[in-house]
Amino acid sequence: HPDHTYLNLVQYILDNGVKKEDRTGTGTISVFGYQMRFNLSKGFPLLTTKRVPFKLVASELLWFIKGDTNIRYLLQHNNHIWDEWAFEKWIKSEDYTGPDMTNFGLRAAEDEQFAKIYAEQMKIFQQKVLEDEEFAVKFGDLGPVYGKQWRSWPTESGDTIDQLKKVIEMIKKSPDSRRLIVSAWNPAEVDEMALPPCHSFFQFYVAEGKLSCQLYQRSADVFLGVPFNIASYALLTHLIAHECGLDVGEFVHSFGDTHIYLNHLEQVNEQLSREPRNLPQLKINSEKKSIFDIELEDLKIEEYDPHPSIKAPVAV
Ligand code: DHF
Ligand code: TMP
Repeated sequence: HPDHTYLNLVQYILDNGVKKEDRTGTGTISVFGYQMRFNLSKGFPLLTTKRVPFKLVASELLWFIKGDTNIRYLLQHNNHIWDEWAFEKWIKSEDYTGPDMTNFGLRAAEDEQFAKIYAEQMKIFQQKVLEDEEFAVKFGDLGPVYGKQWRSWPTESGDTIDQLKKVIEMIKKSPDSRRLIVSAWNPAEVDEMALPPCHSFFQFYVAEGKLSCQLYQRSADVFLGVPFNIASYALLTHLIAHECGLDVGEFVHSFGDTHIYLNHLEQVNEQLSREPRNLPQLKINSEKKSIFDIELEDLKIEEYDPHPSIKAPVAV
């Protein structure tokens, strides 16, 4: 069961992890290197020991697939998972003249008064991105993140490479290829990104009519990020299999720095105490074949009956 696979990772970090400081100043327990495997034919790996909002997973993935890097699309779909990283660019810009927002993530957690001021500024920012196109172009963009690298990786000659389109064509034409790779890690551009890609590199594999996918994730927030990442790559694998007329095989999830933030310990212990439930099923509108035509309404999760969601602060 995917929940067991995931909770085994959580327990493994609690048992073997070392204390490690991190960029955000939050502190973590961390291990280096880990691998999980999910058999996608057994059901869709949306965790049941807490509610994982599938709509947010799906709208983020469709945003990558569109090649978009601006949070405006996400906000239009009530998806706020990338707000903090665009907001950070905004408050560091010359144009921002509001109250001091330095270290807003850590300070909002410690200081109620500040949390209110931050919430107000964040609201203003979201409103502006939604309503003011010029502002959105300037400050809603996260830089050349996933969507840009997947769909238009820039080359020296000034052309771009559509890695996603190419890999799908290759899966159709030469499924035995060992070069079915998409990389979001572009060393020439990482410094321009609001956050260098965490899910950095993935490879497909076709055998016995089944499509498998392996992801290398360089850095993993096990409580908040990983449940999304599992569901996102499972969904991507389903979508590509759907387009290529293949069944789904496995999703193999390989990790670099795999950590639990110190302010997520209560939450992971709550989750460890819960019993996994039956897995949901993914339904894709069968009238749409191409991954590039799929919209949010074409994706449905059925029979999802999870335990309640567990809130946690995200480290910025
Ligand atoms: N930074 C860190 N420190 N951890 C992350 O997981 C992370 N993920 C990013 C960007 N930066 C990050 C993009 N993905 C949430 C989930 C995924 C995600 C960002 C945030 C999150 O907060 N999930 C909440 C619910 C969110 C909501 O309902 O709006 C959760 O409980 O799953
Ligand atoms: P880092 O760039 O210092 O590694 O910080 C990125 C943090 O975000 C780290 O805790 C990993 C987490 N993360 C995920 O776990 N999954 C994701 O999809 C993203 C974007 C980030």
